[in-house]
Amino acid sequence: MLQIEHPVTIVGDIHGQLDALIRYFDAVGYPPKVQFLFLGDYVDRGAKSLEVSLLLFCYKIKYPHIIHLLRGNHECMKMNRLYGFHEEMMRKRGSAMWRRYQNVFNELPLCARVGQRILCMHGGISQNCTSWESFRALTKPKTPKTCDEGLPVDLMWADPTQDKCNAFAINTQRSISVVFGEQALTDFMKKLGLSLIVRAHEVSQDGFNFMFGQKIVTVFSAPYYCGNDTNCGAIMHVSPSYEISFTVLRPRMIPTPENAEIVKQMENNYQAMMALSPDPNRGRHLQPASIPPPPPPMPVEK
Ligand SMILES: [Mn+2]
Repeated sequence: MLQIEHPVTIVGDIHGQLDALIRYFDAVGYPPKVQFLFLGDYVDRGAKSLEVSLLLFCYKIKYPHIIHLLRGNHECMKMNRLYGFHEEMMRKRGSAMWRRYQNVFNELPLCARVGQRILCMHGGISQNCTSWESFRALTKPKTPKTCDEGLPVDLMWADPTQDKCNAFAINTQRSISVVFGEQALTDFMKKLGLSLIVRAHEVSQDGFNFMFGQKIVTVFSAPYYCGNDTNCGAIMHVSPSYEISFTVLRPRMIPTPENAEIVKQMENNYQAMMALSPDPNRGRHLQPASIPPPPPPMPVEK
């Protein structure tokens, strides 16, 4: 677990979309002007996984205290063997380099605490976590088997659910890890003294999505996901005083007779967002999760 101090800008799934990554940098500033926390899923799905990961690794080397890179479920060999990165690397660099990449992915941390009140990860929370001690005891999973076990698998894979599941249940949609309901989340946050969980991992129409009375937010940064979703992408800013705001990217697509319907859907979706905000590409300054100041220290018993 990383400890990061705010202000920080949090980025969700990029999935090989180099153009979207550059558009975010153009909108909010390039490192080292802005501190960034990336929540993983740099590779797969999009066409430029190599370029996205290389750029981020270069920034990490150049500004190690400004760029923070967490591990997503696609930074595991069994995923990026199947969902695009392996095939892209075979074309661009060969299988030896694809294998070397896995060694780097194995070193990425699994979660980050921002200040004292916000916890960030790619997937979600876990039954295997009972205190901060569980996070301190975390070790990096470096084999396909250990990626699928214990706290790491849930941090990379779990999803919140609106279903009648107050606690944890098997994640049948993904066939791995768990889903968690509001009660499980509330208990978890209370135990750790948290005000907000920030995670990525699920596509969201607006690029971000609050659930459970704004206790958890999904940030998804790949607009027009997989070339068939009409979603916007978003990144989230945490100010020095814990104010939350978003910069939203609209999906971009050149209309042709074949994709006219999807372009129309995207436009409608974007217009609906515009109704809420005059300038989504410059950042929507919502304050939905104004976080109370930390509680005063416990009185010491004499
Ligand atoms: Mn994911």
